[in-house]
Amino acid sequence: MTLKFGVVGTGAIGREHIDRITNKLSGGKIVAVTDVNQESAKQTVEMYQLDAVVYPDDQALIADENVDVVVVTSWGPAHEATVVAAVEAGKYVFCEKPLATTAEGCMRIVEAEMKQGKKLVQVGFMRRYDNGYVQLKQAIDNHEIGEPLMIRAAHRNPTVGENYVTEMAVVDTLIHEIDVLHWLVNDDYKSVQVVFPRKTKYSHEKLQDPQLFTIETVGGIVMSVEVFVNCKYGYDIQCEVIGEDGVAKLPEYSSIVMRKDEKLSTSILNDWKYRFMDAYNVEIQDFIDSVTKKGEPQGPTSWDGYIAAVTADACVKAQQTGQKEAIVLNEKPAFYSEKKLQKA
Ligand code: NAI
Ligand code: NAD
Ligand code: ISE
Repeated sequence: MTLKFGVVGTGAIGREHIDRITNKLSGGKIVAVTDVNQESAKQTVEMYQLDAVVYPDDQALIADENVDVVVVTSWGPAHEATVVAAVEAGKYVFCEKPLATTAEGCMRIVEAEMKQGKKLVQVGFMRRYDNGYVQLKQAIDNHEIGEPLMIRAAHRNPTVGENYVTEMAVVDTLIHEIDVLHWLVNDDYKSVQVVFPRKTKYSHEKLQDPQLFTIETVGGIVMSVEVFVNCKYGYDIQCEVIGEDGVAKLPEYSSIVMRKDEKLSTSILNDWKYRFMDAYNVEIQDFIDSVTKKGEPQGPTSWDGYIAAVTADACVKAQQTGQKEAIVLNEKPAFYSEKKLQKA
């Protein structure tokens, strides 16, 4: 069986996902695309030589009976409307982060999905599919470092555009750590506080950069997470878990070791596309296989999208107040419990 995909948003990552579904993965085919910039959608069809209809908007694409799955790769604020409409039409959805830009928006998606009676939505938190994070989680779950006590993490981008402002350090960038860190240590978040160090000269008026987040969990783990999006030297993701019996660290991206000009060096990547390329491939192949064979996606759920949004809201509030802000989640519906996931 071939899953037929319609893609909403043919920008940077929309095109990446179209390329991987068309040329790298198995079991999927792009049959429809749309973008508010219609030229971008048409160019994408030509660029990848797709046998796909270009729709004027997401609603028309969702209405196409030939579309089994809606891929949402538009910009964040547009996600909620597309996801809700797709779920109400009974379509599967692969939505890039954030699921919605507010916790209320995520709850509307959760409610629409529960009404359909089965899981339809997966959120693009691809780090859960990254080999390094998977190894780190296995070490923690196997108690190789004892109880985790602290985490030191860093999310560094070489540079960002002028439209990237202080809040986006949370909703666009930290959101990946927000998802992956509680998953790593099987704990819930309790509070967050933000400190702004001296600002880099490479930032602009509307962006505080870097930023330092201190996040505490219900179980007492303290996480120190740096976001630095004009670090200049490369795309660098760091994560070190300090436990009672040892320390486990995310491996560096594999690179040859060079001896040259009196220097011993390895390379650092400069783009998320390359750093997480394998993770995106595994993530979307898993989505295709799960939907095809089990009838439900098995990856990060709408509820994970909701947890991320509630936490992000508290982080943004903490940016504004400078105080420790509480992170309070609604009770998790039984619909999203692990048991339901295994039964599917
Ligand atoms: P982009 O700006 O390059 O592309 C987004 C495209 O969506 C644009 O072509 C835009 O015209 C279109 N678009 C926006 N709203 C739309 C709507 N309502 N209907 C149809 N098309 C619409 O953005 P980029 O970098 O591709 O990011 C897209 C999404 O992917 C974002 O949610 C972003 O957070 C996420 N993303 C995730 C990454 C990851 O590592 N998982 C990496 C990069 C982006
Ligand atoms: P992008 O700017 O390259 O693409 C966004 C596209 O959305 C553009 O083509 C734009 O024309 C289109 N668009 C905007 N508003 C629209 C609307 N209302 N209706 C239809 N189309 C609209 O951005 P991107 O880098 O591809 O990011 C897109 C999404 O992917 C974002 O949500 C981003 O957070 C996410 N993303 C995730 C990762 C990741 O690592 N998982 C990496 C990059 C981006
Ligand atoms: C981008 O949208 C991503 O998701 C990348 O993974 C992240 O590193 C970057 O900061 C975001 O802008």
